[in-house]
Amino acid sequence: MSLPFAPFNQPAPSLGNQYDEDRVLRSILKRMLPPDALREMEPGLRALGELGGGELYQMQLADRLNEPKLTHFDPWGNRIDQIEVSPLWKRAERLAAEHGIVATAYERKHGALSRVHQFALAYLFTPSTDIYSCPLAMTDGAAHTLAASGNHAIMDRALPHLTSRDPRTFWTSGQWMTESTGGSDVGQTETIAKQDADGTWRLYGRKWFTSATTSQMTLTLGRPEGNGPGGHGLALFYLETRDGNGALQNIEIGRLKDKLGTRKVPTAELFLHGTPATPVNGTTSGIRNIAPMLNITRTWNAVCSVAGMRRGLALARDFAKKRVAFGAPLAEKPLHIETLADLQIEFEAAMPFVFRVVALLGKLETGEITESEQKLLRLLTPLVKLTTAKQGVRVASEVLECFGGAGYVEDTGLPVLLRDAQVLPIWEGTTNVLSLDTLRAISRDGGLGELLGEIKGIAQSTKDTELRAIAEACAARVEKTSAWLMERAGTNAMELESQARRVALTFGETYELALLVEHADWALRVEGDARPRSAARRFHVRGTDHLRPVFEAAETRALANDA
Ligand code: MFK
Repeated sequence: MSLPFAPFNQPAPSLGNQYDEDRVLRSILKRMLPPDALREMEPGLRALGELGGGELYQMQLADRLNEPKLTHFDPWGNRIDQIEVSPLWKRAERLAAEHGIVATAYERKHGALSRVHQFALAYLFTPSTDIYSCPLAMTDGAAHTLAASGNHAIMDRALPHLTSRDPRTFWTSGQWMTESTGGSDVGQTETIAKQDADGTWRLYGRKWFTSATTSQMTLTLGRPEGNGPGGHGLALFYLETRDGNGALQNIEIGRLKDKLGTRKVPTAELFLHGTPATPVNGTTSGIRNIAPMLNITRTWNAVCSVAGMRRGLALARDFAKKRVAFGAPLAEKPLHIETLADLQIEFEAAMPFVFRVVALLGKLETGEITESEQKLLRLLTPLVKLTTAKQGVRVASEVLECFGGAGYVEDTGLPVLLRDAQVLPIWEGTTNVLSLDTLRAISRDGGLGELLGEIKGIAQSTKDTELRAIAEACAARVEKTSAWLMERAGTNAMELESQARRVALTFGETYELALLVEHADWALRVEGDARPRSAARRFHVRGTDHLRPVFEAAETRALANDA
């Protein structure tokens, strides 16, 4: 049946080159990198920007319904536990190797700044590759951890694969930590490590949530027989998932997880029935030894948070130009403009924070880091992860709303933005666990003095009067929050713990604002661009102070338990 008129069809949002169109990334790279280095990096960044906004984005939309499939048995009854990933994932694996999304950090062509280069590539790569960032993050985490482990046999075996640019030799790594006893309280790990008479260690246990189970190797935790309880009694193990014939090494894949998001990631439950494994660095202190891996995957998490925000904003902005309602494009409607600006500042504030942490990581790896910077990095890593993950979810939720009903309809490719963002505050340590890690970092290593010192330094060197006043307000907020913390440290541990999230978010967002001020002042002078300054002013007004009057513990408990 035909209609007596041609019905209106809304043009879909589209993307251009995701490097060329990203003012914020380009401006940050211009500030952080020597011009020659940036010139050398730009063709690669631009190539990924082109792929991400074009071919890969189209492939992602077309590949929407393809999910990983697990086949337990071959036609003849042999147990095979084969996982087939989506076509886009296969393509992403090849591209990741060829573009050196992991390798760039280890080739160190630009010294400490190679981390800035690598994470700029990762940032451009990730939004159109269906969370292929997950195996890459773990691969990077494993390479970083092994490189610092001093275990030359494992390093010689695994590092050339993890950092390869050749898709035929490139390996990804898993990070098998979570068991049903605890994704957060990893010290309760039940996996047992037994040693054969010939000295081979074998792992027996169940890993409850292993991401990207198609990896060729993994780092994991097990408790050598006879060791005590808790994280200290665990050891960090390296294992290869398949033998020389391609068969799983006494590993059974129970099932794939049915998750809210990251549905392209083959996350599995595994049974280890005597899987051969090698201790990486001794037979105790597993949590301490795997912590470097966590710090890398947490940094990746932050990079993926900003990349996700940027993707959502790019789509929402394009749509706002195309969508006409109540007589004008949304891009000209005052309330929609206000909404987009409020979202843009979350992204714009998060970016300098993420790249600051990335730059410090680069210095750590080349040994150029000072003791103060090392303390700062220890504190900033949980802060950047928890702060940007929350921003990522908020922005993704609002981005969907910018599309009205279309944002809620699956084949627009929009709802997945929110589902995939929702994992960011959960995996790699929830917001609460990372808030407690923040307190742990402060009490064991310090770092607050360095944080405050850096913000004061920014205030002193800022030329623009209004921006300087904002940086001074940031310093005052950090001082006030630190004093609040110190008053309770050692005397009121319960109250301190109850407020850890508010403290951590205050430090995280206030530091974000200070770094945004630093960038805005530079952008004003060097690029003549006032937009970062506007973002800083707006972010300051939005507020970064999360401390609130604390209610009496019994009153809070009555509410929490409704009892
Ligand atoms: C998009 C990219 C995202 C990446 C995707 C990857 C997908 C992979 C999916 C997953 O694997 S998710 C699972 C991730 N799991 C976690 O993040 C664990 C969350 N829980 C915690 O982080 C807990 O805080 C922790 C397990 C560390 C608590 O355990 P314990 O045993 O109570 O810790 P404890 O005793 O405080 O610390 C043990 C040692 O580790 C201490 O050192 P010492 O032995 O010298 O005293 C700590 O200082 C050290 N440590 C702990 N966290 C650290 C750290 N050191 C450096 N950095 C840290 N973050």
